[in-house]
Amino acid sequence: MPSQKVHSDEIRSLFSIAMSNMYRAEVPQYGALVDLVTEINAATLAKDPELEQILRRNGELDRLSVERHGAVRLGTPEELFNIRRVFAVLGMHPVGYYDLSVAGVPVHSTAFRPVENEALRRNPFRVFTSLLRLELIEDEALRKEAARILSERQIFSPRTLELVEVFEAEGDLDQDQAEEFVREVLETFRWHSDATVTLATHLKLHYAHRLIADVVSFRGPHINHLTPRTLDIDAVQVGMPTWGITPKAVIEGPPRRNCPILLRQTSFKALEERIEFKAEDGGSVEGTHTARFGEIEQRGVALTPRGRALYDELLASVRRDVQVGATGSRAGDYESELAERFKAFPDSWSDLRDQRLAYFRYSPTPEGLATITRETILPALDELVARGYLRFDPIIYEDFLPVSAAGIFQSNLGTDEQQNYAESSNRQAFEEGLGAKIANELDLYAKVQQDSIADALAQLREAAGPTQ
Ligand code: OOG
Ligand code: NI
Repeated sequence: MPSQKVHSDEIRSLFSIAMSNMYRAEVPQYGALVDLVTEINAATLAKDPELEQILRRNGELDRLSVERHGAVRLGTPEELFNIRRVFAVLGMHPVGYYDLSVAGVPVHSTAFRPVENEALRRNPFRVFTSLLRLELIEDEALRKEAARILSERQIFSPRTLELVEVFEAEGDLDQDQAEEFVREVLETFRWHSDATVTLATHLKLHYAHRLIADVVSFRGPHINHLTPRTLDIDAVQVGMPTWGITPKAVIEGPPRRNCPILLRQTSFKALEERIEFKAEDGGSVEGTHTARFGEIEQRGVALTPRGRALYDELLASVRRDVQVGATGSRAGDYESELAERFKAFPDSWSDLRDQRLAYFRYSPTPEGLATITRETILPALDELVARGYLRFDPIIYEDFLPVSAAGIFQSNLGTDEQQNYAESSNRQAFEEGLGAKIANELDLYAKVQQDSIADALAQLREAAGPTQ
């Protein structure tokens, strides 16, 4: 009897659990961070029974401390092309283009993530995936050498690609194939403490940019962090040092608010690890490399283009006036300025909605369904909300923020190394490598909102009965 077909959402869950187990074993400090997050989540829920009720109703309680995302860095367009095919098996598709060269990091990125509501609800795991931009290496000889080294590696096993072909031909995998696929793909993201290059080559790459060395010196794109969800990011940030974990200087993203917006993130600093480099005489020589860390995230409502413009403007004004040093100098000033200036960002759900700053999911209220009549259904959306026929709930932001991502990258490159790359963003080249178009995240939120309105109105209309 052929074994059962497995849904992509299910394969993604198997994959995220396997990644989590591997990473906890590889990076014990990450396990400590997860324990701290679990403790703080429990304390937050104990203080806030209403929050517990909401999470329970949404079926989120059991999955609270499962990872929400991870990140990898690729070397070539071919690797990007194949990773898109691999992630498609896991129900993850490219959403959002992030150009980080403007922030001095020589990569551009997308997030592979579930797109449909139901898929996100089942398992929201995503992978922030960056592609190195070798064209940004100025030294031509070094650029060619890096390209040659990368052209010699194959990051996916032949079996992984065979199973991708089975999926592409048949639309799914059976249980045995799914389990084998997850085992095979895991190998691509595993850490290798032996480099593929000599220490001298590694150092040349490292001095061009630390990130270039992280990609080029190794045989594959090791997972560089995983990120669980926290219910109180400020408490985890404060708690890290007492657990022997060194956090980055500041939390990225918006300040703490009544109505959370977008995404707040922080991480612990990447650890220095021993690496065996190739020696000229065929033996090996020891060195170190700093790449792997742990991160946490707390998400809020998705913003409309208008809300996002206000967010970008306020954040930029703070960053212009208060520069936090690599060692954390002025972190306090940064936090107080951020809180101060974001007072200009409305902080109630109704203001956010009235001013069209955020996206919401609309649904009919039980009272609305019970009392609606043909006369009352005519008013516009705002009127239906004002009269209590419709309710609205925030649509959670499922994507990333380029300024925050650059901050996470930088704190984990060990220094506040800032290079300015003149080259402009190049979404087209990224999509050519990818072999597909990247979905625009704003379109997705707008559609969720629009569909919810259409659905809510249809329900009200139905409840109102036939027209006279
Ligand atoms: C990715 C950093 C960005 C985030 O959550 O914004 C990121 C990396 O370091 O490779 O993961
Ligand atoms: Ni991250």
